[in-house]
Amino acid sequence: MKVVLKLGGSLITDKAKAYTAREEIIQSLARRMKEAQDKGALILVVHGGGSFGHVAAKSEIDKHGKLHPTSVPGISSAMMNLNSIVMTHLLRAGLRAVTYPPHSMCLYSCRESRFNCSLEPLYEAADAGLLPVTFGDVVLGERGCEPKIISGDDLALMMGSRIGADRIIFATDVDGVMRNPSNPLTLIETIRAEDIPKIISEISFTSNGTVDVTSGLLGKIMKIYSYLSSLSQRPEVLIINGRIEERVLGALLGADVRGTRII
Ligand code: IP8
Repeated sequence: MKVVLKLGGSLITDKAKAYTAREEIIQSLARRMKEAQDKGALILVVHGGGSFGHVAAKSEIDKHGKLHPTSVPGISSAMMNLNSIVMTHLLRAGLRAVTYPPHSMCLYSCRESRFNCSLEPLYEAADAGLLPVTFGDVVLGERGCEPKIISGDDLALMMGSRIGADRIIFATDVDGVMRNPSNPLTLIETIRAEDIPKIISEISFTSNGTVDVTSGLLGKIMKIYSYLSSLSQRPEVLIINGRIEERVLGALLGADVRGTRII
């Protein structure tokens, strides 16, 4: 089973408290990843920015009205700090994790409206039995373009389609996409990618007042839609609750777990 696992920033950090990681959650996720890897799963990991990257990016945008090349050091170092906490727990769990910061592998092209990333080292690392890790980050623009935030979701989708992943798993702090976000009984278990625009128009996505410069669950679903619609061979996308360890383990091993499946 080949999987890309995106650990959402709202899962691994406390979005209500700037620069605060949820280390006990990261630790339990790391143990489950190790268990899944021992059972044969090939995993590539991406994590989000949570109260590290999003807070740092918002403060830059508030200061300059937009991202400026001088914004890159502060935002990227906030992300490196979170990444270093994640890496510590992955390594402690016995995973052979190796990290690849996007600000050193990607540039944003404003002419093509796309990120150009050299992700080959991650794929080689996965083939070599290592656990490649990357994360949402800020990247410079190429040839005079402004810097841009690359979401971990972008990277997870990019990597998942490139390696022909069986699954791209988004581990979040909710059970999946719900028609009424405060009622778990309204979980939508399966969504066909073609139906995403219709579903988005029917759902009231609530913002809980926390900072998210890449627009949370709504942004995630829109991104999944535009990405999957451009592919002929689509990996299955799963949005699950990463606080429930058995679901994470099951999802990594290909089991059917509670969550939203996008096909
Ligand atoms: O949380 C955003 O990544 P995401 C990264 O995956 C930054 O959207 C730097 C805000």
